[in-house]
Amino acid sequence: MTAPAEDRRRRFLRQACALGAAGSLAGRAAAALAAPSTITLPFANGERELVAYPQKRPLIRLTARPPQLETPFSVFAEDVITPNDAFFVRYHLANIPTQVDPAAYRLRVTGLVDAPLELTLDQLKKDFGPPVELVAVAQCSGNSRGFFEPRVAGGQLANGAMGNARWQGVPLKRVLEKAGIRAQARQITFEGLDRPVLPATPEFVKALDAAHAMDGEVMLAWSMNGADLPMLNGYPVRLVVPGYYGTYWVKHLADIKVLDREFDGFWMQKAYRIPDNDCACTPPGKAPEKTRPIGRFNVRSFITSLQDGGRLPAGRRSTVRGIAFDGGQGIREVQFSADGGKSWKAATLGQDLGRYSFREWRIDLTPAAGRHTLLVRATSNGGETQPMQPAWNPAGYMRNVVEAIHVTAA
Ligand SMILES: Nc1nc2c(c(=O)[nH]1)N[C@H]1C(S)=C(S)[C@@H](COP(=O)(O)O)O[C@H]1N2
Ligand SMILES: [Mo]
Repeated sequence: MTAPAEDRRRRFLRQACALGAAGSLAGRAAAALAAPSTITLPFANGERELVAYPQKRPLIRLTARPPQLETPFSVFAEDVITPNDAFFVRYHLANIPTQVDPAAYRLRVTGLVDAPLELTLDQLKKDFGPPVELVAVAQCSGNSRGFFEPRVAGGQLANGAMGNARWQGVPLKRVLEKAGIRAQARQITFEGLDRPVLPATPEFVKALDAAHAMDGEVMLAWSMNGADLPMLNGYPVRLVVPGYYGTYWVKHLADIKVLDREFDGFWMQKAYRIPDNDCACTPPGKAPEKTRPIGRFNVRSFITSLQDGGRLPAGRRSTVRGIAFDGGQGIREVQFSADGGKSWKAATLGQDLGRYSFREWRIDLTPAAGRHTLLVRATSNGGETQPMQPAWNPAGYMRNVVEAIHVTAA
């Protein structure tokens, strides 16, 4: 790494600290002196600082080096689309790009192709036909890991390591076809501009099967919600793998390689693997006998208009709202219970933004005075539904149990 790059990174990270919770130029001086604002996630050791990084409002900071930022859950009540400045951030390696010159950026396609490509950002945007758009959820495999019982190692996240955005770019298929992908192609690897600090740490490289990479949906995206990707979300180009966990959505994408074999890198063979069974689970405390790479999201739903411990007017009608999503079948139904699961009613689904998007739902409720346990349970068009009991696995991936919140009507 060059010295100027390291200077820039320091400045970037210093700026993040100086911005503090205020996130405005006027608030900068005060924020640097004032105690940082904090939030307490609902599990043991859940105290976190809220910190504003460049292009971001104050988000829940899990780690500083590299930055890992969780979206405060209240954001999901604002809009079905997650704003760019509130979108979560996840990195593995501390040496992250803090500035990318769009004129100098190149996207390389090499390996088992007839004609290797080295594309400028302009070429990517102009030479591959009309851009496509897709609304899709990105979710970290470890979203909600902090709720695992027994607790597991890894980033202790609540439910905010997910977001829903409108992505724009070109299908990866068009670029691979232009390069002349060969028939023997088995897997494609993807690597971004971030690098490990220590040479012993494996570079972050992910792989997709060739057929998946060529499905016409996997996208090279340069725009998110109508704007350039924020730096921390992968500027200038990232992979979008609809329905699949975020680990495949490689940011600052720079290298695409076509292989005639299964990729043997650390981040595919050792990390991001789940128990190779139907529930992707093991008995608590047990390691799986066999594993496979993590794949599509399971089905989930959340109440967003109320928090645990919230209040409702007794004897008056209120509307409860939330979101549901799955790995790409789309949401068929959302069932809601206001009595801890004794009885259920179908919620009304909101606008359909596509089968990879959050789907809004709402239901009217006239609660009697007292405490109520609210549950929500989604079913996909494929018939998959959320379990009433949480499944456990040692990495803390894929939590999708029916969530309960307790509210008081008075
Ligand atoms: N270059 C790069 N891309 C990456 C990662 C990374 O560490 N480096 N992490 C992945 C993981 S595990 C997740 S969950 C998503 C998070 O995307 P976001 O930071 O835009 O929310 O990025 C993925 N892409
Ligand atoms: Mo992730």
